Amino acid sequence: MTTAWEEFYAKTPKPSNLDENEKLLNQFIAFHAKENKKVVLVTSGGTTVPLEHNTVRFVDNFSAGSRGSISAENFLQRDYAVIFMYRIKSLEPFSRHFVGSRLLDMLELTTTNDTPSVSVTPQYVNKISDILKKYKDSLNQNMLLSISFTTLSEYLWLLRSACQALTVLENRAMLYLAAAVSDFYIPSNEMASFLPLLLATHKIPSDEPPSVHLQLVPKVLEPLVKLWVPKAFVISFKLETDESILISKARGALRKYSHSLVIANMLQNRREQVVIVSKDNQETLSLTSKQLQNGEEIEKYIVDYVVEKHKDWIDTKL
Ligand code: PAZ
Repeated sequence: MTTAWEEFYAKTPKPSNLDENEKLLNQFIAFHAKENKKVVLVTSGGTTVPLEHNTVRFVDNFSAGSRGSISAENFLQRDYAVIFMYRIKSLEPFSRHFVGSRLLDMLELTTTNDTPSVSVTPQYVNKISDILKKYKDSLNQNMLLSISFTTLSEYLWLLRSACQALTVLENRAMLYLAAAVSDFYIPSNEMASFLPLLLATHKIPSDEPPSVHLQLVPKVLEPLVKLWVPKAFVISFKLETDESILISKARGALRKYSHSLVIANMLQNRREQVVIVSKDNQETLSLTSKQLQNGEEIEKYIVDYVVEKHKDWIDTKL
């Protein structure tokens, strides 16, 4: 019997840029395999679910990409090579520091003999040079590969390819699955080419809404852990709005998929508190209001924690 995830991949066309991304992934991973480096795949941002092939309308999943982009910077700091798999237009490592800033206000224009030149306004020089150096170092040392998705199906295809490429690293690979992935979708073969066209074809009066039939997205954590990267250290995230079910849901996921850790967070206070749940332990990490005021980010503590756990786990495999 074919499983739901096998059916998904059988019926959903692969993205046109998948081969190109696979090439980038394989090159990046081969480079770090030679160097004996640890590599983390960070997924970040939400997925969209198109309602029609010629997509004008879609259902989106909330996520700014803060968790993923901040964590990616911290993994680089801990000497992990990072594959940053992110939703287009969500936050990215390094450039995130300037989102909401007025780029043009940070620059000055001078013209000498009709030749324009652009420089950074003095008050921004320290901030920009500090971040720019880290960004350039990560690229020059080939420590950061960014690959992007928008739709749920692009995400699922890319995730599988990234996992398959990571298998060569065995337990030096870590997966940090922070993206907010849609629970429902419309299978490609059931999607209208364009909703107004569907109304017209079925002679539905234009003042009547079309009905849309959503299906459950297959849970790919199961094949991911069992088949795609069976030797990797896998961390999933669990987001809830009801605190009374948060830990039981996280434990349920661990029991079902047998992966390494679940990071449980509440929508309301996810910037200041998470609970890291393992098979026989749970640890709450939180920031005080003073730490928050000082601009500290909880991701530093999450990454420090999971890096240590990954190290201990590799040691148990020796
Ligand atoms: O991207 P962001 O910082 O706004 O939010 C992060 C998050 C809440 C999406 C992430 O921490 C998370 O819980 N991801 C998994 C969501 C889920 O349960 O599918």
